[in-house]
Amino acid sequence: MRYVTAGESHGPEEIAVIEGIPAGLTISQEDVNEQLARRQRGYGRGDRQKIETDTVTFLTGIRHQITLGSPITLNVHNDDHNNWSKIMAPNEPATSENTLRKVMRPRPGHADLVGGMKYRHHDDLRNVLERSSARETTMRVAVGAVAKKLLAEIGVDVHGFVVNVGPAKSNMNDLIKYKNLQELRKVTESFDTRALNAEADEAIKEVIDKTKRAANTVGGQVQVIATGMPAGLGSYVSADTKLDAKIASAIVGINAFKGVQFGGGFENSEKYGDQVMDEIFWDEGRGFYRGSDNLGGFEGGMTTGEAIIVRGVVKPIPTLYRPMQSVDIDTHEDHRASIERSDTTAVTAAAVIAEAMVAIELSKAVLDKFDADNIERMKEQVAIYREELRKF
Ligand code: EPS
Repeated sequence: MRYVTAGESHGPEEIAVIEGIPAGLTISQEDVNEQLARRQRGYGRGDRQKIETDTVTFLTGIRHQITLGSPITLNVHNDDHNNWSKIMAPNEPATSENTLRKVMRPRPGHADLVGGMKYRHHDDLRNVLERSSARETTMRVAVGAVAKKLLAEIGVDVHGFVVNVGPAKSNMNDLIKYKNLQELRKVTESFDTRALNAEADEAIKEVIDKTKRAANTVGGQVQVIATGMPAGLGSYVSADTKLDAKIASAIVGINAFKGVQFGGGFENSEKYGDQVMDEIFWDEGRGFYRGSDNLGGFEGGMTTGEAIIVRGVVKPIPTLYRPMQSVDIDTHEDHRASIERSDTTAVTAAAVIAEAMVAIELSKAVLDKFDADNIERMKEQVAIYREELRKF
């Protein structure tokens, strides 16, 4: 399975093409729209989300809500394009009227300056920011929705939520209260902040309100948990076969993500070996299992069969309403950076995006190991493999 996205933030359309989804997977527009709506919802987002109602259209690869095995094209229209139709016109030459709103003063922390230097966009850094904008994550969530449907067929569930926004943190001890991800999902999705508990929800809202009043931005951390993956996906044999490494790359590949950890992660570096390793047990029904999950579901780059626990670090959004020192790329004079419309924080959306990215990487691993032509045959093979593991 592989995919590519295309689209500029204020251009006409966002597109994704996915190749390698087996034939026979049932999927509806509602399945995708539900995930797109989750990404749009969240405390701290700016006015752009009031303009957009992200809805998907299936253009290829699906007939009567069932995948055909051929490339799937997903399309989401940018409603805000109506306000940018001249400036972002793909089919008209540049004129003095349709090149207004140029960006000449790069924002520190955004792709503006380096992207402009690299692609020689010396006359307008909008040519960079339109694609580097996190608007593109809409399509990753759409692809993730397809991946989540595929994973659900083999009993794999994936869910993302917010650990902290700035200094306001979820009480992570509460995680043990929930038997499965369905229960956890109900709780975290009931909060506008996707926090784990009501106290954290309140505290995070306060941090966001205060940050907004100060015309500043704030980052945080999100956590994704995936349950039901069989042991032995990914491999220890070569660096590029390790599944945890692929997930790490997918997480850091999300706009504004600057770090990733599995299980106890960075805290494990402050502990001793016998506090960190997950002890091995066996019983007739389950086969092998672990007494803890400090390694976040991975050993030797392979799934252990325990829950996969991934955390991502999101930096504050670089677009500031009280902008920082920058330099005009035309005159080379000192100037404050450009002000563009933006969010106070996108950590609440980032949890949904990280969830989608984990689902995509897990789907790729499943389809690498099992049949990718037809969903029923894939399920049969997964069942045979699970039985083999149980008897090991
Ligand atoms: C973004 C800037 C803002 C965000 C955008 C990401 O766009 P705009 O300038 O149009 O308000 O709203 O996020 C989205 C559009 C979205 O759907 O998530 C940026 O610079 O990364």
